[in-house]
Amino acid sequence: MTDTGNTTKASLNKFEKFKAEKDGLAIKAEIEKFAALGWEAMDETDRDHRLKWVGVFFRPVTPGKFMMRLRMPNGILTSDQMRVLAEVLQRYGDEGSADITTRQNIQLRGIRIEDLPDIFNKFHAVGLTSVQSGMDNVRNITGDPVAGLDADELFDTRDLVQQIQDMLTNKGEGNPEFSNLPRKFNIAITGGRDNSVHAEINDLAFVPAFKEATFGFNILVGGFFSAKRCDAAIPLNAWVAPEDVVAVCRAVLEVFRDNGSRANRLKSRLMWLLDEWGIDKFRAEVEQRLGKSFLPAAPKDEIDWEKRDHIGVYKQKQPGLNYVGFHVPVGRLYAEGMFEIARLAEVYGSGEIRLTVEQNIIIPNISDSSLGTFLAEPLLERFSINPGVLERSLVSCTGAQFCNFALIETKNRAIATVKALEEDLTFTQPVRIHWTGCPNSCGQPQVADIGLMGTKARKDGKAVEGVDIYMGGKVGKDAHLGTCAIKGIPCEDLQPVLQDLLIKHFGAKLKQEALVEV
Ligand code: SRM
Ligand code: SF4
Repeated sequence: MTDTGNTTKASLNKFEKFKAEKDGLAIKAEIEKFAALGWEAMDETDRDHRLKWVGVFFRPVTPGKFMMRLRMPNGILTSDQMRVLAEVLQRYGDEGSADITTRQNIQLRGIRIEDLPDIFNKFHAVGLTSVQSGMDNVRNITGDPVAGLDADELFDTRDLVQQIQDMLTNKGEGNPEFSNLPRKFNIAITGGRDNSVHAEINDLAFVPAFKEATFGFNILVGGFFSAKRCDAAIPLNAWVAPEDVVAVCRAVLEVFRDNGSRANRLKSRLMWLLDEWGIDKFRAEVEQRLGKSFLPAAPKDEIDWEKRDHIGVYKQKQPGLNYVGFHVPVGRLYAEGMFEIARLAEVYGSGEIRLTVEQNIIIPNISDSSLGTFLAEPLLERFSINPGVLERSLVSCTGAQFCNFALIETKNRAIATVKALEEDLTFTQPVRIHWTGCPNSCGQPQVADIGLMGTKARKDGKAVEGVDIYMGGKVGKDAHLGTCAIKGIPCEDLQPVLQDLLIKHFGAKLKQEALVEV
């Protein structure tokens, strides 16, 4: 591997310089030392940047209380793993919380550096890893949340996602081959018909497609969001059989690692390399690493359904079993709720718990006979299987409570806004609202019917918290990105603007009017 890709040493950005001095993974061996030193005495580059290679994020908003980002391949965890995460949080009392992320993953908050050795031991004992989950690494790999349960699926993505993660992370121990990419990298695989993973917004995505009668995947590349630019993934014009997917991931990452720009960090994602080379040269380079040529893409893929949200009760392909999806408002969890989720998964299911990119939870393998008792559990009053129309598909990034990039508070505001809208309106169709605190777009406003992106707005001559409004995002079949439709609405004036949009574009009605019509 060349350590600088196509960039000269002199033009390396500051992140490349500190990575060249010491690889992020090197800090794995220093965790005990950091724990003894305490966060205030640590080297700042280790604390603020390199710790992210083991999934530990310094939070300038809550100094001394770190965030930990796990890896949850295909969004699946066991009740034992959930219980360990809850135990970690429990020691922090009110200061500990967790979030289900927009990549089917979990982040913990409130973590103290002195507890890290113990936390890593606990993770190890139950097969959890947080390695390479931040900075210039491959993020959590997403797959169908109902893989292996859905009678209509074309391919069960679970094993492939796990194999890719094992390859990238050396089975969770850390893999220096892929710990120094030019920038972050997202991978998604879908084997269902509804594009449950937002394939189009990943740097590398595999979507189901038959070549003659043989099952495989068409490959998409270069999808990404950033503050500077957002693009949907484009076809690589390549088809791959399932058994070659891991090798293709490796080959694509090697090409990106060795050739992606390491000069301007704002232009380092894969799409910029595709721009520079063109898709044909990129494909040829990947083929060379792979040691064979791709077959051209199948003429059509099998994504022909609208996207499902999996909230509610659904029959599994296994006779007599059901999966139940419940809504976790903006993905926020606390220790006590997590213990309860683990208990329910064990008592009523097989101990398995699944996460969705909409920040919700699915418990599978609940028998027909125990379904009634399960649905009467008090937790389902808080995490509903039948939430309000807007609440149901509400997604929000972290926002100002914990993220120092945020221009606005998001999660609490998101909940309060939909509550007020649901009080005033009746709905005839679902409307997906996504909040994101800044242009980095972690809350994916471009995939929403209505996306709200934090910005600074002006009101009465003063700078106030505001949003730019995105419209037109389409998910599932024929997915495409929404674009900015209205700029700079002060958050305090947002309610009537949203009400208006819901009435004009999504068939909502004021409750008063609906009453008159009846
Ligand atoms: Fe993100 C940086 C949170 C999904 C694009 N993202 C961050 C940081 C790490 C910034 C920071 O250090 O504070 C945020 C941590 C805040 C915190 O304390 O939680 C953060 N991103 C998140 C999460 C937690 C949002 C959520 O509430 O769900 C998601 C974690 C996913 C995971 O499990 O790994 C998350 N981030 C995304 C997505 C959505 C996706 O992957 O589908 C995107 C857009 C897609 C993409 O990356 O192409 C996204 N995050 C970014 C970017 C812009 C990347 C770029 O190329 O410029 C940044 C900034 C950066 O990397 O420099 C960023
Ligand atoms: Fe933080 Fe911005 Fe990402 Fe929200 S979108 S989590 S505010 S970086």
